Amino acid sequence: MVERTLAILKPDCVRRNLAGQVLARIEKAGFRILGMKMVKLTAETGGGFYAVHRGRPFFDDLVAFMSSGKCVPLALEKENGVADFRTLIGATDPKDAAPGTIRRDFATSKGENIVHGSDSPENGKLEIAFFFSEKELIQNA
Ligand code: IDP
Ligand code: MG
Repeated sequence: MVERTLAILKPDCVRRNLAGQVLARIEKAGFRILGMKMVKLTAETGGGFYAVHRGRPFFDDLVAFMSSGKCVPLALEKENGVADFRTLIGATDPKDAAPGTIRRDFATSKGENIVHGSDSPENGKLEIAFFFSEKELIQNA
């Protein structure tokens, strides 16, 4: 099934000038980019996006990191897109991520791990709607 998934190039990715390299891997893997923008999250918006993790020991650090610099949210679409994107990025902790994955190749820690990817088609839709209005998603170009 064709699925939509939200990616975010996290502040470490943008700050380290890796956005182009990571985007190239995403394009090469066959994802269509329906939407792309640059945003600076705040404690409020970053905490809202990761609300499911509120109360976890890493939550405050995660929100501080995600609001520490510019992010690039991407609305992506592909056959089997959610699982394929998770495969492309690798496990949360780069030490556990498979060779050749984005996190294994670029991430420095479990917290600063370069890129976000939705974990289900339902969350893909919800997370895309967090950053993009329907008219910002461009199908045919
Ligand atoms: P995911 O991004 O691979 O889906 P989640 O468990 O949903 O991983 O966690 C969201 C984000 O929170 C991670 O990408 C990472 O930035 C951060 N995070 C998760 N677990 C830890 C941890 O144990 N220590 C530090 N940061 C963590
Ligand atoms: Mg997750």
